[in-house]
Amino acid sequence: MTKIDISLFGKKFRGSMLGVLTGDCLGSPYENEDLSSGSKLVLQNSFDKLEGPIFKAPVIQYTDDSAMSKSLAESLIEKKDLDLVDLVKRFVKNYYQEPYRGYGSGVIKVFEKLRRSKFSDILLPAKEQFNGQGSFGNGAAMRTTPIALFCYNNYNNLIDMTKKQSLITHTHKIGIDGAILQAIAIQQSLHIHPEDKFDVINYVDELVHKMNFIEVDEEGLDLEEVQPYKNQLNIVKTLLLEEGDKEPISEKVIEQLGNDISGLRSVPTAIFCFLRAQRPIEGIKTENPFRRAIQYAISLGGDTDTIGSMTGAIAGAFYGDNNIPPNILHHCEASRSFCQMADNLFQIANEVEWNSS
Ligand code: AR6
Ligand code: MG
Repeated sequence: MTKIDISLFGKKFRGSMLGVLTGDCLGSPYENEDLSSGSKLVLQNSFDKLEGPIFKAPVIQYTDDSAMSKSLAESLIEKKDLDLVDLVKRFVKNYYQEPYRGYGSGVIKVFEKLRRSKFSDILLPAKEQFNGQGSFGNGAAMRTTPIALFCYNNYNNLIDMTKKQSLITHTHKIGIDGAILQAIAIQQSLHIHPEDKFDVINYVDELVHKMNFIEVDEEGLDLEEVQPYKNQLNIVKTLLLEEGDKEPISEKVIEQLGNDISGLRSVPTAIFCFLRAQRPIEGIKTENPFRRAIQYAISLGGDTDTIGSMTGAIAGAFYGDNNIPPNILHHCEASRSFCQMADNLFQIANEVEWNSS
């Protein structure tokens, strides 16, 4: 195993934050489209054009995935810690300033209640969602990258802070555990040297092992599986193994792993896209495995911006920013500020002294 030096970690931080942004921006035009083979060609041509020589066009706007990741990063950078009151106020303020960014309908209700109650109990509105069940959407997972970076050297804090940031909007165990799985995947990617031999099955086994300790006390949740994420990760593994050199069949991936707005049927999908894109994929013509990962994620249709964004965060943490085509970044809104946030997060992550470790 090659040691990862400090400058490579810095590049990995940038890769992950820019992965959030590019996956979101490039995926957003295709949200909920049924991507037939014809539209996959459109996707290929569009990516080729964006990666090619610079042309004049309005920037592609980011959506709630990047907006909420940005709030989380800015709060961590300013407070040098997870400050839930500060974070919740930023989420609400940014939502009211830019309500057009495609927020989930449930989450908007949480923001309205928070504002109306003048933030009297910041955790109550989320608990009241969906008749007290809480949201199982992928919203807590999609925004969790800054926490994964901030805690890149501290696993216990990573779990604890991810859970806390989730509870502001998502209290259903599926919503929280989806965020935890996404954060763990980012952390694992950060700690692998991109030039070492990479065993994708080992990567999944490690995730399964960790989720085994996270998915406890699930009784009474009315879930089909006792450990649903662990179950989905085993499907990821089967899909990676059984295929051998065959092409992944999109319909099968969508049916078994999902492409929707729930955490359970999107976070494992993002992990699969990152891992499967280590090898070429038919119909995705690029030598660049970062681009292959997000293009493949978006080609599955459904919640394209969020699955693209979560795939980008994991893949970017693995490859660093070297593999993110600069001309693609040129077309994405706020790419410079995402790069700067990554650098600031890197600085504070290395300054912080954890009490518990
Ligand atoms: N019971 C029934 N439906 C639910 C439940 C539940 N317990 N939980 C969630 N839903 P939300 P998010 C459905 O609003 O997770 C955006 O496009 C319900 O239809 O908490 O932040 C983002 O980019 C609800 O409106 O939002 C994400 O891709 C929906 O899930 C995506 O939406 C989303 O839950 C999720 O965002
Ligand atoms: Mg979305």
